[in-house]
Amino acid sequence: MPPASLLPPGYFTAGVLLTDAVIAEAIEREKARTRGVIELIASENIVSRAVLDVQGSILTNKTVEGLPGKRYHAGAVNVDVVERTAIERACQLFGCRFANVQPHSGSQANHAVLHAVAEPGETIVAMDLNAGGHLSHGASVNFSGKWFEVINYGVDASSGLIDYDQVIDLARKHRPKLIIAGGSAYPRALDFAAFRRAADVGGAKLLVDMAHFAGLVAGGAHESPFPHADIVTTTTYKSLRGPRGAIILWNDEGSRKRINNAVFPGLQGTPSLHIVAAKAVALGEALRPEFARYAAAVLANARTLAARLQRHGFDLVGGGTDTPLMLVDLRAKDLAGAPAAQSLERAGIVANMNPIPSDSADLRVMSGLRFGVSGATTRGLGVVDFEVLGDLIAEVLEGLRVSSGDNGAAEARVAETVQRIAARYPTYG
Ligand code: DSN
Repeated sequence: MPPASLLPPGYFTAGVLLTDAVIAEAIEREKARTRGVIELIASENIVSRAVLDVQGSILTNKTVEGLPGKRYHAGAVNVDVVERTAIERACQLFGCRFANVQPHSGSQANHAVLHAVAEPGETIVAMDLNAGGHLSHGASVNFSGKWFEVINYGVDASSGLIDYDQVIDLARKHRPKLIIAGGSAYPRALDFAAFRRAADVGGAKLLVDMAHFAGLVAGGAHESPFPHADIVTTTTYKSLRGPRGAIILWNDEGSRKRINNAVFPGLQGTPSLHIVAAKAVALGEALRPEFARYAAAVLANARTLAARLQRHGFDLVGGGTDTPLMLVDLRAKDLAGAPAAQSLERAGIVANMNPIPSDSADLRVMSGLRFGVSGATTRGLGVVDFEVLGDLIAEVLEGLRVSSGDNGAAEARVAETVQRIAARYPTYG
């Protein structure tokens, strides 16, 4: 008898459709789901076929540690080209001198910066999670909140805007090692110069986490955090329209070793080189002239949706948006985030519940809804579509308000219109 094969049939040749029915079916169902709905999750986008392909390339097989030209494993000649290209493109796109393209996620990029600039127990100043901050900016449940002394700034209760005098006062009083600007639900432009003043007053480094609006910065539709920031982090998969992962950007030669060493060996081992390659491809796309038009369209669509929701009487935290996202405070409509998001999903509009500043609602329910337009803009939806979407969101939420739970009729009506809109904007074919 021949020895049993070490590999399942088709190991080097067959795709998942032929080899794994459970996963293949989940992917096919996900394709079908996304075809028929409009995704307004602020942290999502739709990558190009090239970015998709590169993530499935043989680069996934390569293990290295260290930086291009200084690897601990042999055979790195080609992945060095890949990583150097990603670094060069990141620096060119954002107008800075140094980039580390290895972080597996935005949280790890932020953790690496903390590791590079502060010692455990030292003080950082960052936006409160409930005011729109991020878990990795010192939330009590996160490693960053457990290892560092975190002083939070929030937003003004009536305007929903950051109180920069408060940030400067906190910096003066607590003399933190790091001030973090940015978050995951703050919709307005940040005053980078004011953050710089706070950092200078407190003798701190300034980190800007531009994850949600990086694509607008890349496309010239939002001010750049440089030269005010010492260090900038961003995920690559939101408005920047690349793969899962993140990058760290900075200008100071003196920080180079500390930041690179904080990523590896400080926090991570081998980078995901197929993802680094996909970052390079996405950054290359963002350097093209089409991306500036995309960024302008994202901003126009976000402002259109925000204005339409306001016309329907919804309260927007911060009074509107300068970024791809907006945050709706549902309290005035006597609605809660979880049931609102569930009803919208049944109507084909996918968004997430979110805390609003000083939210007192249960964390499983929350009082807000966050919408983002980056993915739908990639799909091709324009301002007229977003006016209609604003009307449809209002129809679902109004239905939910008056029906006390059973909103089936409005959901079915809206789902039909959403499917018609979605059908006009196919993606991968
Ligand atoms: N930070 C999370 C969000 O904004 O949804 C994931 O990227």
